[in-house]
Amino acid sequence: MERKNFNVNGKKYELITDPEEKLVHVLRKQLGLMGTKMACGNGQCGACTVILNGGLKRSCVVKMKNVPDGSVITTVEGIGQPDSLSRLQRAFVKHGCTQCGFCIPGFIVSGTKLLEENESPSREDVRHWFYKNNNLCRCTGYKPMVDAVMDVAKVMRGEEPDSFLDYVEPADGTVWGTRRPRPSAKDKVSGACQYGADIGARLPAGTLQMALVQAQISHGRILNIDTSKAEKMPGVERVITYKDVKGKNRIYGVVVFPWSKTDGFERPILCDEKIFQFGDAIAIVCADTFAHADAAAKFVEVEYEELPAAMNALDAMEEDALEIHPGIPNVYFEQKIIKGQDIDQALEGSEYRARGNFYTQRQPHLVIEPDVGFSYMDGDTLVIQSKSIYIYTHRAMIAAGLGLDPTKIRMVQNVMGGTFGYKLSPTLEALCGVVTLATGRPAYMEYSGYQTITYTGKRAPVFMDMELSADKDGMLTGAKFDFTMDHGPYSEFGDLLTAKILRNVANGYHVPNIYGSGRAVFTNHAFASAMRAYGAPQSQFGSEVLMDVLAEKMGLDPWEIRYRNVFRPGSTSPTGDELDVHPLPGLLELVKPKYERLKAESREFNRKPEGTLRRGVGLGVGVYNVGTDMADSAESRIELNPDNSVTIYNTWEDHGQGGDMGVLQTAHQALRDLGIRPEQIHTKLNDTAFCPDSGPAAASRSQFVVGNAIVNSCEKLMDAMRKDDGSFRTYEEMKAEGLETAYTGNFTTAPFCTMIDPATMQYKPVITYMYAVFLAQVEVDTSNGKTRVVSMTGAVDVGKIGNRLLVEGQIYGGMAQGIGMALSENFEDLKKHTTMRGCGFPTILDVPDDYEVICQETYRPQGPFGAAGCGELPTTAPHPAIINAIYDACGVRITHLPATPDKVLAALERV
Ligand code: MCN
Ligand code: FES
Ligand code: FES
Repeated sequence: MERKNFNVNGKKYELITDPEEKLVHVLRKQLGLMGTKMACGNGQCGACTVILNGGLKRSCVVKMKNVPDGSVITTVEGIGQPDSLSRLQRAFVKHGCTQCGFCIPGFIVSGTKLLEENESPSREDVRHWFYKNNNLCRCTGYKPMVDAVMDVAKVMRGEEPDSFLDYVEPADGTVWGTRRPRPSAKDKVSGACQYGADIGARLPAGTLQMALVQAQISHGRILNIDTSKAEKMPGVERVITYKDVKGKNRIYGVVVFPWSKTDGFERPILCDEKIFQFGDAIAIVCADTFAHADAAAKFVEVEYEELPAAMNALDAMEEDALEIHPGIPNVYFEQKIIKGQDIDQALEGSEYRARGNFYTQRQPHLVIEPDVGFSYMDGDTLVIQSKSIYIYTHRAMIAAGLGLDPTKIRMVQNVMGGTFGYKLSPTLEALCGVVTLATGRPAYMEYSGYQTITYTGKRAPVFMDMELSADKDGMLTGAKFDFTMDHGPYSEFGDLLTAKILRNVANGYHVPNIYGSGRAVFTNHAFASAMRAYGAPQSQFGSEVLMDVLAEKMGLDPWEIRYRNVFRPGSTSPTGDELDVHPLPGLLELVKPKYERLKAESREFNRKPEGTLRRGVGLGVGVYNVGTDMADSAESRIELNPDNSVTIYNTWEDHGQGGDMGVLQTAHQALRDLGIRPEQIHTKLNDTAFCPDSGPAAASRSQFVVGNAIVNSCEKLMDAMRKDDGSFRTYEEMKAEGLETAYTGNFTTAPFCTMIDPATMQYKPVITYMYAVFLAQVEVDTSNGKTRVVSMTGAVDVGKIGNRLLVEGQIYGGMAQGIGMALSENFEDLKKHTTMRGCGFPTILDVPDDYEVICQETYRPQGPFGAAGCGELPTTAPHPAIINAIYDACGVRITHLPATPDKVLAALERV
């Protein structure tokens, strides 16, 4: 140990520290400065950035022995507090930089230093600064951060008044449709927001710290687990194995369609007989500190017989492939979609046909916040707090495995740093639960950056053959396709995903004849989970690329073929349902001027004979459902408080998309007649102990489905409060008259939808859809195959907009994930794809500064105040727009993602 003196945020501290300890841990654990975030742990993401003796440092890689005595340190808390924010923090709030907010302290510290050094940065200076200092963000697409820094610089130079940095409320008090920052924004920019690890660090003495013993192979039979050595290690209190699990020891994987060949109980909480994938949990070491638990975990000896591993779906379908779950075929779910007449006749009778073979990769979610959770007993109830985005259903998914009645489990969602869908599957919830049930003690678990990448769900890779056909007028006549989806070893929602992929091919276009078949296959690679636009990026990749191939065959412009075929009144979707609105022609018209301009610019650019750079432009049409299939329901409760404020209770889980703001804007609009101010609307969210079940924050459903339930509850309350003269009773008057002051509202899509026809998949799955047209301009370096996105635009229709900051932020962030999917992201190689950078995380320089969102607002008749959904739209089809732009630039069509430089170069060599 060393004794040193530091000045942290202007305060003097004498600290005794372990020279090998990282600065981030000393700040967080010894000084309680939780604003500095621990994320990747290897210096790649910048979430832990602090100013140390005048320079920016990533505190997760700085050991205390390298922090000199007398050091001066500034963390985000030293820059500004929620009630005294710095200029940059205010600008971050105003520009909506705080989605999940987990990266934000790092950006604030980094941006503050930049502005200290340079009062007049250019946008490129700002972009290069954040790049140089490794500030990564997965939610925002970076543009709002650059806008915020530029605004502060203007104020610093006296070009704008100080008030320029704050949101100005409209005089009439409107919230709906404005750019009002979300309620959690001030806490997020100042480091005051408490995430799972921040609460976890303050759990009571005696809390068990958990470390996992994980499989180092991908497939095997367990012969023996010997915990004796580990049990004797310092600080170890218990080593838990499957023998300690009191229930079925399986997580229920929710079988949506009963014709699936699995019952959904494949995934062990702790492996008992077999290992199904790399990283599977075999044992949990519980100790007084994480260091002790982690050290002891290495002494748990697992004896196994290694089995041949099927690392992709094609291998798992080979005749001699082992059944991964003995007794269940590896191809565990098969489904067809059939619309219209005989597909072969339709194709053969068509003037033009285009075929292709496509592959979309195992895309990693790449959240900045590591997976984290904890559990404890409250009386006879097991409480689990985690990053769950489906709290009621997760309770049901783990209850039988733990041997508990679901009502004896209380699930709470912690504030979280992004999930992008991976948390539709439980991760460590059941592991925490097992430890608390076995010991009666609170238990805490935090995955490392490595574990978060290697042991959480991924977007399911898909191999797809596809053919599209069109008549002589360029009108689509048919779509035929067949795909195989690699779902890893666990079935969770894999049947639903198969259906989503089937119904999203050529979605957005009226295709009279469709025949598609698909299958979900167990493999030994990472289990698949939900990921933003679940299913659509796989389908719309192939069909959007083939639209361009068809256009070329016909001599039509790619814009024109899309314009002719997109949904119009009378069109039907791939599942044969009619659409409530038809926004796509309008969206195409909105992007047309920029499309033409970028095309002309690219042609001009390419005219230069010298150099190896070539530019091109591409389009992608994206469509996605709003809501889960067939019967999507939600409840929400409202209570009138004695001070005449209200409290809303529901489970609109907040990944970072803005559940808090969604609730506020919807309730405020619904309660407008009451004249209530936003500060009078309180929320108690995402706790099964007192919130009704509003379903998951998935399927871009919350604004639409939960929003409608909120409106319904508000209407019920207002009906009860309304007097004959149209004015409203106060709380006191309600009580005096014996009137109820709390109401539960509900909404279900069931009356508007129809059940699936298992033979043809012709049905009405949802009420409404959201629509986008993506426009990309790229620059390909033909000497090395490197692609740079120069311009990216998303023209979107999400119905009436509840909050512009939220919607623009969603689209910016999602399009950046599309850039990653197109060019760099992958989780395939278990050795290489294990860090954020190794997985191809897009940096600020990978996202162009010409980055635009154009909104068209088509009123949705069934939506709350005309809104549809938004969250998943931006990842539907930005990647085919980029791939189409690569073709336009240099004549190579990449059909297997991601389009890494080696693939582009190899394709160029073949041209
Ligand atoms: N919204 C709006 N006006 C509309 C439509 C939506 O203001 N017309 C707002 C909503 O109030 C909400 C946001 O936009 O704050 C997204 O709304 P919605 O589409 O209803 O989606 P959910 O709230 O159900 O959020 C889930 C969705 C999904 S499925 C994934 S995955 C996802 C996403 O949103 N993961 C995210 N966005 C994410 N954003 C961040 N930062 N992090 C994630 O993990
Ligand atoms: Fe330190 Fe990522 S750079 S946590
Ligand atoms: Fe940057 Fe979520 S706001 S990672």
